[in-house]
Amino acid sequence: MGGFIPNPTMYAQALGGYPPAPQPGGYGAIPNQQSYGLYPQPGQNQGPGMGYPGQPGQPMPGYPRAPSPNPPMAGYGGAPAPNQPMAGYGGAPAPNQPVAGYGGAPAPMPAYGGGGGGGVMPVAPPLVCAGTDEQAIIDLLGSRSNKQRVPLLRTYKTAYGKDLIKDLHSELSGDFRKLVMATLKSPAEFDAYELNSAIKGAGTDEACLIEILSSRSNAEIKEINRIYKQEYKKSLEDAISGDTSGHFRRLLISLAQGNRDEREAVDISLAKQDAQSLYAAGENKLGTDESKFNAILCARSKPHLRAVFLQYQQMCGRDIEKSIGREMSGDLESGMLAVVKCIKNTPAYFAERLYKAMKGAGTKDKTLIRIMVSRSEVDMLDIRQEYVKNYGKSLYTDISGDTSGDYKKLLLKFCGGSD
Ligand SMILES: [Ca+2]
Repeated sequence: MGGFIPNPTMYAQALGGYPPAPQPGGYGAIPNQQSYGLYPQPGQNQGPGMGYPGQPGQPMPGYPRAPSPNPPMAGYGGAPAPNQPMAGYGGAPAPNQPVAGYGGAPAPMPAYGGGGGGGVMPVAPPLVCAGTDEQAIIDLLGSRSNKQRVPLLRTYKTAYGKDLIKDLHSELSGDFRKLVMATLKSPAEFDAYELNSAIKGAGTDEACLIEILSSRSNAEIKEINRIYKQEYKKSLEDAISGDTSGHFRRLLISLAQGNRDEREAVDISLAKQDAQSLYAAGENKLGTDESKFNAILCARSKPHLRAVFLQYQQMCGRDIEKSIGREMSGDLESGMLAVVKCIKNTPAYFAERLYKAMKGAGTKDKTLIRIMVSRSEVDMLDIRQEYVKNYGKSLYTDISGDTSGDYKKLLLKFCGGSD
């Protein structure tokens, strides 16, 4: 269960999860500029069974602490002097300029200092100036981790007194805008935002609720609950309650507790007992006792459930997924299946979600964006491997064929490479 961390020092953090606030010197804490694309270089393989970053003792790359109130500005060493000219944003890179693209590294920033296009403003805002430089946006956002991207909002506001989100929102449009907006939220903010959009308005995006709640760790779910309440002035549980019903609602509310057993030890006799209970609650019963499925699937640990599914298969000669398909239908069936799939193999679950988002005419762009952004630093390499294994084409190829323009360019940065 070794969680893969693309650049261990980048995410170095204490036990229990969250990375420390930026060090003095800000982005200077980020080592190794050459390779901090979001993806591991060939050879740095992700361990099997990745995708459960919330396990005790494992770092949680996807859930950085919110930016510290006063993140030092990149390239300025310490606090910016009030009237400091924007040296280094255009001419020779200032020493200690750690963020690639603000200096000697990959992302070109032609608009700085009147280099290209932004001639009207002597010091053009970095991303949004006369004639938005989409390529600079793609290079900037696509080559940094979430933990590096989110503080850009404050850096931007400090430098220009303007809101980057608002500026980008007014300059960009369509799916590219949605993708760019998604990259500037912390993982928990993005999840809370997605859950809220899935719930608000007429109708409900049940698949989104299921996807997020069945795949996130306890710690992640707790953080999502906290952010949700703060942002939307309502508890996530109340929001789910008001928008769903029956056993499906109970499943989502159970998952939203973020209270799954996270012990690693597996007691085989208890696994056998649970397998028997599932059999008695479904296949061996007229009708179905959905509550029993709910209790076992939402509360037991993942390693334990993997043993339960094996015992179940041996006992009744049928996969638990098959039985769920026979016993349940609609959203409840999809929800229970998602929980089982995530427990069995999270990357394969996301590969399937991506495949289904793109196959056939049209594309479910909201799903595509959510998964590419939210898994890019968690288990994208494993997802890509499952994708090519199960669908015979690389994720990169399918994204290339299904999207276009700047949207495609940035999505492919999150994908990282073809397989
Ligand atoms: Ca039955």
